[in-house]
This record gives sequence, C-alpha cells and structure tokens, in this order.
Amino acid sequence: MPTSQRTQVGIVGAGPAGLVLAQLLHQRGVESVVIEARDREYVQQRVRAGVLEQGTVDLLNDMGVGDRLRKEGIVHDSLELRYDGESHDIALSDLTGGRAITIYGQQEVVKDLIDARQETGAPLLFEVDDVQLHDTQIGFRHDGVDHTLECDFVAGCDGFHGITRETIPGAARTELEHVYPFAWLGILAEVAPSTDKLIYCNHERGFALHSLRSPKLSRLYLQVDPDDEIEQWSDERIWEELHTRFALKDGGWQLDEGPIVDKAITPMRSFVTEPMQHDRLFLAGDAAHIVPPTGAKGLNLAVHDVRILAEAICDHYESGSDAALEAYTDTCLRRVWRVQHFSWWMTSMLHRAPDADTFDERLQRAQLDYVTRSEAGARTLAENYVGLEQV
Ligand code: FAS
Ligand code: PHB
Repeated sequence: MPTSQRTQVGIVGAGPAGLVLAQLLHQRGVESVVIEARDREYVQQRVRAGVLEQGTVDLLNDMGVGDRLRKEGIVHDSLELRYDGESHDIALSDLTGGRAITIYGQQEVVKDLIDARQETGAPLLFEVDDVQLHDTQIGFRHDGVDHTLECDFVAGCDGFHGITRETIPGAARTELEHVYPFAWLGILAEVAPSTDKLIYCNHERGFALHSLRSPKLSRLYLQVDPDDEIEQWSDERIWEELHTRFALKDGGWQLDEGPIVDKAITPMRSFVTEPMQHDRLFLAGDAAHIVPPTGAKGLNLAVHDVRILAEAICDHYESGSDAALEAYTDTCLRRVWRVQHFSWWMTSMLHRAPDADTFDERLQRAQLDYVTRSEAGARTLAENYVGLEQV
C-alpha cells in the first residue's frame, strides 16, 4: 500500500554531507528524512577519505559526535613533501597558529553519524530505490512499498553519480570540468605505517602518497594511467613501484610491506555545477562538485556546504528570512573555487603529466623549491591544507 508523508527537509544520500546536515538540523529542531540507496553495512565500510581539516573536527566535536574521533583520530601538525629523493617538512601547525589535520577514516565518521542518527530515532532509510524527484516531492520504493515524501526543502547529498543534480534543467545550470590525464591507485595495507606524517612524493615515474588509518593500517596511493585496470596491478608490482618512488637518495628510509586488503583505481577530475540550488532543491558535497584528492578536500568541502545549508534552513524556520537560502550558492562557491584551485595546484605540482616536457619539469621543481624553501610559500600550502577559516 503506497504511503505519503510530510517532512521539513528531504535528504537524498547518507554520505558525510547528508548525515552531517541531518544532525545539524535535528539539533535545531528541524525535522528531516534521510534516504540512502545502499545498505548500512556497505555505506559504513566504503574506504574513501582520511584527512579531516581543523574546521571539520571542530564541527564534529561541537555536534557531539566526536568521542571516538578524539580517542582514535591521529593529529598531524606537519606533512612531508618528497622529491629528487629528498624529504622536506611543511610545519602545518607552526605556520597556521596551531591548526592541524586529523587522520580518521571517512567510514568511521559515517559510522559515528549513523549511530547518532539512530539515537535521535529520526528516520534514516537504507536500501531505497527508484528515487524520483518532482520539485519538493520525493518518490521512492522501500521494502517493496512505494513512498512519497512531501518536503519544504530537498537536499541533494547523493554524490557525483546521484540523481538530484540531473533534475535541475540543463538550461538552468552550468557544468565546469577538468579531467586529469592520470588516476590514483589506492591501497589499504595491514602494516604499521612507515611514517608518522603524510608523505606527498613527486617522482619521475609519477606521484605517490603515504597516508595511514591507524597504528596497524597504512593507506597508500600511486599515480597510474587512467586506462589501467586494477587487474594489471599485482600486489608485488604495487609495492615495487612504491619502493621506487619513495626511495631517498641516502637510502635512509624503509617502506614496510603488508597484506593489501583493499585496492581500487579512482579517476581524477575537477568538477563544479553552478548554481548549487534550483527552487527548493539544494545540492551539497560531491553532488555539486568534485576535487582531485591530492588536496584531501572532498569530505571537508561537503561538510562546509551543509554547515552553510543547515544555517540557512534554520534561518528560514526561526526568523522567516530566506536571505541565506537565496545566497547559498554564492556563499558556498567562494570556498568551492578556493579549494578547487588548491587541489588543482597540489595536483599540478606533484603529478607527472604524460605529455610533460623538460620545461614543465623545471617549472614543477621551481614550485616545489619555493614551497619548501620560502616561509611564505610553505604557509600558503599549510593554511589551505589545514583549512582556511575565512575565504
Ligand atoms: P558521498 O558520495 O560520500 O555520499 C553520497 C551518498 O548518496 C552515498 O552513500 C550514495 O550511496 C548515496 N546515493 C547515491 N545515489 C542515490 C540515490 N539515487 N538515492 C539515494 N541515495 C543515493 N576527500 C577528502 O576530504 N579527503 C581524502 O583523503 C579523500 N580521499 C578520497 C579518496 C578516494 C579514493 C575517493 C573516491 C574520494 C576521496 N575523497 C577525499 C573525496 C570523498 O571523500 C568525497 O568528497 C565525499 O565522499 C563526499 O561526500 P558526499 O557529498 O556526502 O558524497
Ligand atoms: C587518505 O588518507 O586517504 C588521503 C590522504 C591525503 C590525500 C588523499 C587521501 O590527499
């Protein structure tokens, strides 16, 4: 028997954007219904982001979902740039008045947010399908039953491959995209990290990144050809390539190997859709924009969008003013383009484009020398990396 129900905000997608929005609205007494296409287990184990900006950590703590983050998150006050077989520290905290990043897996953030949602007793429906959006009416099937949700507002938090963005008429939106001529092969390995800070490595054979998830879990990335299939990359070949790219001239560093428990290849693109709203539909996170992961910004930008959206929706109900809702796109796009530039800049500085010539390589080295030898250059990287307070 089809059902029809009303809510104030219909949220499509239970990724970081949708779940943070739901919690922020709940804490201000605004009702919402969250619908998610995948099952709970899949959403909670999906390996993605790992770096949280200072602002994201502060918000999760203020929202009361930071207990495990404070216990298990690994705070980093610096990172390393490695090129020409040499290491260079970027003192993030010293250069930003004490701000830092925290390593805490995206799936852990999602787990904490789902637990918090369950505690509120407010609706979070997994395994919905056939989701359709007509203005502020969301149709979907759940447990074999058709449902219709009448909303005041709809939040499109369904990621890059979701349906909400596509419901904005083509004539009413502009899509701006840059696709990079390389991809990332990411692995999760059951071995203690070989470093106590992230290592971003520029090597003639391509970029490499040493990140981590816990004292027992390492997360590493390799620049690969965008047409490569994961089957072409045996575990042996992956480790061999990582050793080669991370090697120091003085041989003074060892990368430890361990069982690879997850590996995947991710395309690299920069993408923005403008505007991020249409009538009473508001897009947030990857549904509106994608950044290459080199700047570790995707999750953090998604959280920033919904922080703005939650405030604007609460203004509507608490003061009757729609000024912040009308300014939503302009407010978000200031940070979206700052972060797009930073992510493109990090990607260009650290990856080897297949058609790069010697002139390009000299420019790249000059950029690397500037950020590692000039305090002003290092501060530019540091303040963008830990997250700008104001944009
Ligand atoms: P998400 O894609 O996370 O969530 C969207 C949700 O909507 C999903 O659960 C999906 O199942 C659901 N959905 C889709 N279609 C639907 C439909 N029709 N109906 C209902 N539900 C639907 N970012 C960082 O900040 N730091 C990093 O270190 C980093 N590393 C990354 C590494 C990789 C390999 C990848 C792929 C991304 C990385 N990112 C990183 C970016 C990533 O974290 C995203 O920016 C982040 O997941 C965006 O969150 P959401 O906008 O909530 O979208
Ligand atoms: C990660 O830990 O997954 C990670 C870290 C830094 C990045 C991207 C991904 O730039």
